[in-house]
Amino acid sequence: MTTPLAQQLAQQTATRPATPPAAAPAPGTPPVQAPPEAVRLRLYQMMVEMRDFEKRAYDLFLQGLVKGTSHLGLGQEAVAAGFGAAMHPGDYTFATYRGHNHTLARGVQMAPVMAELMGRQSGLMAGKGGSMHLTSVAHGMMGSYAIVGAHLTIANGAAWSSKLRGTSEVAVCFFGDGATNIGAFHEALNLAVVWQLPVVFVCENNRWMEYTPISSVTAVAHPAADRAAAYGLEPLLVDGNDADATYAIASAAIGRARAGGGPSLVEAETYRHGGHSRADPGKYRPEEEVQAWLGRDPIPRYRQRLLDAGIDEAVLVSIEEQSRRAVDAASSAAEASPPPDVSLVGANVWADGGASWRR
Ligand SMILES: Cc1ncc(C[n+]2csc(CCOP(=O)(O)OP(=O)(O)O)c2C)c(N)n1
Repeated sequence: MTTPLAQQLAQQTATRPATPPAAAPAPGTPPVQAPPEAVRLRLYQMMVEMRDFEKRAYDLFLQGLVKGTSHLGLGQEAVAAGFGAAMHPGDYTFATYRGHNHTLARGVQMAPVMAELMGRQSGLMAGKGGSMHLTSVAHGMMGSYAIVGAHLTIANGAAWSSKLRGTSEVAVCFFGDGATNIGAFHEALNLAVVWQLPVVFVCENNRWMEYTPISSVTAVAHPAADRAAAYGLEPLLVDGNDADATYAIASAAIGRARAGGGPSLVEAETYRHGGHSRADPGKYRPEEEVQAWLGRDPIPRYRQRLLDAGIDEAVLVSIEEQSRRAVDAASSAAEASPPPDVSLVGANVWADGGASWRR
């Protein structure tokens, strides 16, 4: 008797061996050179702040203070930090619902982001958007998108606008491995190459799309890098838990786009430490796989590298203390803010800030 497909997939998932953390650079991947010390300290600071911020967000959720759902990027900080540090102020970020780190990476302050998660009036979207809709056009944070794959085509639009205006902004679009099996991924890649758009597509391959391993539903081992050739692009595979490596590949790809060299597709191999969303304990993942990736946590790994490079530990401790203080201050400010006033219910529906219907 034929085993139903769903059952086969469930068996595959259950018996799936622990995937060893891999990230051998593919041909065409630039060699990693240590960035200047100031950049390295900035990368460390960004990652520590992201980690502290999201751990606090999770604590506040447990206390019932963070409303709605949220998706944490704990473990994936080196991708957001590496790309954020390589971007210029006018560049555009497009993120998914797992967008806290990418928002902070563009220089958005912690307090309005925390207040947004808590549904408070001082939040980034006046408390009306929540975790999944973080946006700050002033910072080039062009939105967090909940429809898997949809924002790749929107990132093309921003890049096209930059090209038409003859300006130098580059769009950087982050998405999960699951998006590579969505039609919009292929449509966006194709058009970006045809029109030679200044856009960098970054697949954060954390191996799981909700509760399904990407390997069980994908024809190739590297869901983004192995498909790059279909669009005439070189395969760019990077260790997404190594901030020096993500910074190097981000600088190369963004620099090329800015110089008129067209789009790139980067696959960053990484892992989310927790479940898909806040209420998911993530127990469907093989324990050995989780442990192997926890052993490659990007933050302690980078800390040790900085110490090995001769950076004084006191400098790192100071960064860590400042981060904890910043998170405390952001949480207190958010808790002190009221919920949005009812008068704001119709505000900012249209681009002019209004809400009245027009034909
Ligand atoms: C078009 C679409 N289909 C399904 C969903 C439901 N959904 C939300 S998140 C998710 C998993 C996506 O996984 P991945 O792209 O790997 O990103 P990750 O959550 O791992 O960051 C799914 C299927 C959705 N939001 N949009």
